[in-house]
Amino acid sequence: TTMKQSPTASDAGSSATASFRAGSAAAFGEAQTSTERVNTVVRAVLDAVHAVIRDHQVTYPEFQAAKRWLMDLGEGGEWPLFLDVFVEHVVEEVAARSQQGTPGTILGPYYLPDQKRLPAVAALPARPDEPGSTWVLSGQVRDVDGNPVAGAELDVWQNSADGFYSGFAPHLPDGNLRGVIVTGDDGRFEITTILPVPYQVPTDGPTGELIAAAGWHPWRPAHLHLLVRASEHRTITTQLYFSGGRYVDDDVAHATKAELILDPEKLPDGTYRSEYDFVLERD
Ligand code: MBD
Ligand code: FE
Repeated sequence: TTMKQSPTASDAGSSATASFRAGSAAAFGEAQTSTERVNTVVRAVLDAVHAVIRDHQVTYPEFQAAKRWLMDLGEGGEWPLFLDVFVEHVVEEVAARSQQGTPGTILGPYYLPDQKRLPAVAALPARPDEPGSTWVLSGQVRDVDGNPVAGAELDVWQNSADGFYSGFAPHLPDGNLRGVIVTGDDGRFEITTILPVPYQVPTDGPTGELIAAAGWHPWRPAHLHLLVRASEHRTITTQLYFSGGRYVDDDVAHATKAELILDPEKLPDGTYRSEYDFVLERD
């Protein structure tokens, strides 16, 4: 008999580490860092860790457990997952202080570049029997002065109805529910896909082990990821969420924002529709 392939934490973790090293995140820039900056920031990180040890009287067994866990995190390939779930939202918060237009939020570990380019009105690549509720997202990309942006790219990715991302789970075809939609002359787009579902951080890896040990929950609310970019404009990295959905007010990654929550309309035929416009600032 054959067993259904069940994706594991190491499928996702190792793939996220490999994809980060291959440069899907380097595209977002890496710091040219001075000695002074390293001294300031790393000194502050170490000071904060030392303060926690003193304030909470951390013991030798706890220190060794932490060391073992950090080694597991690296060996399991889960540094991208862990950092994007627990740290990235604050980096984004700082970046957002100098950003106009549509609010951004975290990138997360599962972006893959070079997906299929699609026209302004298109369906995301999906399996013939792709499970889930049909969802059509339409809208317009504009600049901060209200002018439509033609030829803008919406680089989108989401999970499938079983909760996994293509490229990070062996049972999904490459490129499934990923694509780059290019706006028409009027800046408009219409993307047909399925409703994303809540995402569970893998429970069988070190990040999941930590979450369980701390008594937290491992869930993100359902979300569609987008990079919205156009020449001479600043790229927005963001996500869209769904009002009333589970975990919208309790995201393990603290990455929701009120302006990014949709309330899709359910049509008589059982499909869902949303309108959302994106506003880009100039470079
Ligand atoms: C995700 O799908 C995600 O969006 C983030 C930020 C972290 C882990 C998994
Ligand atoms: Fe995600």
